[in-house]
Amino acid sequence: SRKVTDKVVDNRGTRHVKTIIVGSGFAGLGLAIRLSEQGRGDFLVLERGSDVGGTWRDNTYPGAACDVPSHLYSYSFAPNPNWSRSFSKQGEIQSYIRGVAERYHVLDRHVFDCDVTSIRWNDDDARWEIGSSKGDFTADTVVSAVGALCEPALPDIKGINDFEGEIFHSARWNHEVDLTGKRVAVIGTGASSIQIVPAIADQVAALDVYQRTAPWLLPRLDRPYLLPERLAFKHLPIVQKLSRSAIYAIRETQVVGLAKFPPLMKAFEAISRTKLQVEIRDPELRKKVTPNYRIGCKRMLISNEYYPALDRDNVDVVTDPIAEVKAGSIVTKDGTEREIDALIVATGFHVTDSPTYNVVVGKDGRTLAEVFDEGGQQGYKGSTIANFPNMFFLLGPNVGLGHTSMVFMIESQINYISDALATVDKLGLRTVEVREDAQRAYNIDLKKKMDKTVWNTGGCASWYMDKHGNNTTLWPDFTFEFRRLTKHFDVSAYDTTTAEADLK
Ligand code: N01
Repeated sequence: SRKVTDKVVDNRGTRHVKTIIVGSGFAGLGLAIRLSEQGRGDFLVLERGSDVGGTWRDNTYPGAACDVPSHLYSYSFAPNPNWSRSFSKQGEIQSYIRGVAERYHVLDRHVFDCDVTSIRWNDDDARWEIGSSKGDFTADTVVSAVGALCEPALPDIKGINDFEGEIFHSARWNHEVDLTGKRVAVIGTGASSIQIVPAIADQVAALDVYQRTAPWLLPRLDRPYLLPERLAFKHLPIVQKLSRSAIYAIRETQVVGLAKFPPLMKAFEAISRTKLQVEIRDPELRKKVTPNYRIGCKRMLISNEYYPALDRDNVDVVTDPIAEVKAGSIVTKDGTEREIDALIVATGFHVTDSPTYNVVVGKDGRTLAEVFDEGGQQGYKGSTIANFPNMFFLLGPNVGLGHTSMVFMIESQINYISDALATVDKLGLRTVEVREDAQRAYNIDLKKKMDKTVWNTGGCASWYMDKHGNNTTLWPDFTFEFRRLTKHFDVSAYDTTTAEADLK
């Protein structure tokens, strides 16, 4: 009878595949390549954009670059000897991702410009029903790879919708707007803003930077690679491998301060304070931009150009809270009105309240948003969530990092998920769903570790926290510990049903 249903569904134009991956950034693309390499070719990647690359496709603002060195911030299976500098710019990273997608022949498994509007579990048929702007699909398994930093958050400021000048979010840069000679305001002082501000400061007539919380800054040890280095990377793969391992090891030592013993972070504060002294001449400005919480609590930023840009005569840092945006100006609570022609909103993303959570409807009819709302944003090994059978998450809860390459975490999860899919096949499973008790125990342990970290004890508010006050975003341990945990799919933590049971 299943076959007849299939046919009916097929006649309505629904396409069935074994696995659907939603999103084709580093995560979704990496899994697509793994599945294809393993001969699990019956999958599709649904991608709302017109190309692969995710955040590196979307964030094209001036100055956009990675703050993890490229030899580590790339796939381990696709090293790139041609990186032009230690911290690559957006365009180079995007070309790399695109090149890898071409080289591994997975582009023909992609449906681009495909906005996924619903992902609903059908318990009778034990499959997911997916609605999209490119038609309907069904799949035995869905993997969400939408990323945590994909939905721009706009600030809820009085009058902002009435602004008549040019206005756009950092992740949706409007390249048609020429900012030359304009009076510009940037709201926000996070990782995006500190790259945008120096990139546009000498082009605009005047720049007001609206700072709610001062970030901590460390030096950016960036430089172009010399020809002999590039030749070595190209002709001696071991050199690139060693470079990758060295970057990994150095960055991993930060975990000791961030997650294990936060007072150690004072050493970074000393470096950052020295930087403030050296790079900002104006003592008033220095005071304004000196943070008042433990370094690391919010993401540590790296830049050699941000402070000097703030110190320019045409740049002002405004710390008085914004009261209102008017047609051609911003008014702060102290009553000052500053006229502007363009407004850049660098206010970050919906992370723990992503609108994508409303799209997924689980076994008991609740959406992912509702499940997270009640119990907090919790999962198991960042990869599965109770009530969502046959669904996997790349970069799910508590997989984020602030100090090293997310690609390392992604590859750990790809190991776990591809092993899960192999296990499902091997054991002939119809459904796998993480057990509530396994998920609970995992999160109790996670919370114990998290309580000690600088993110919880450092005295700041950050987007790492969900609305229950829990840090459900970051991984609170060494990344090699996560690699160990995700090496194999632990089917004993799951409730399973088999195809035979279904036939009875
Ligand atoms: O966003 P953010 P982002 N009124 O959320 C302020 C990655 N990334 O796009 O701190 C006034 O960090 C907010 O103030 P506060 C990286 O993981 C990586 O910059 O909340 N201000 C903050 O200053 C990063 O962490 C790279 O008080 C408001 C800013 O806006 C993540 O993306 C580059 C406000 C938002 O900062 C996000 O970075 C870029 C309001 N209503 C991004 N609402 C690299 O690899 C928010 N703010 C280099």
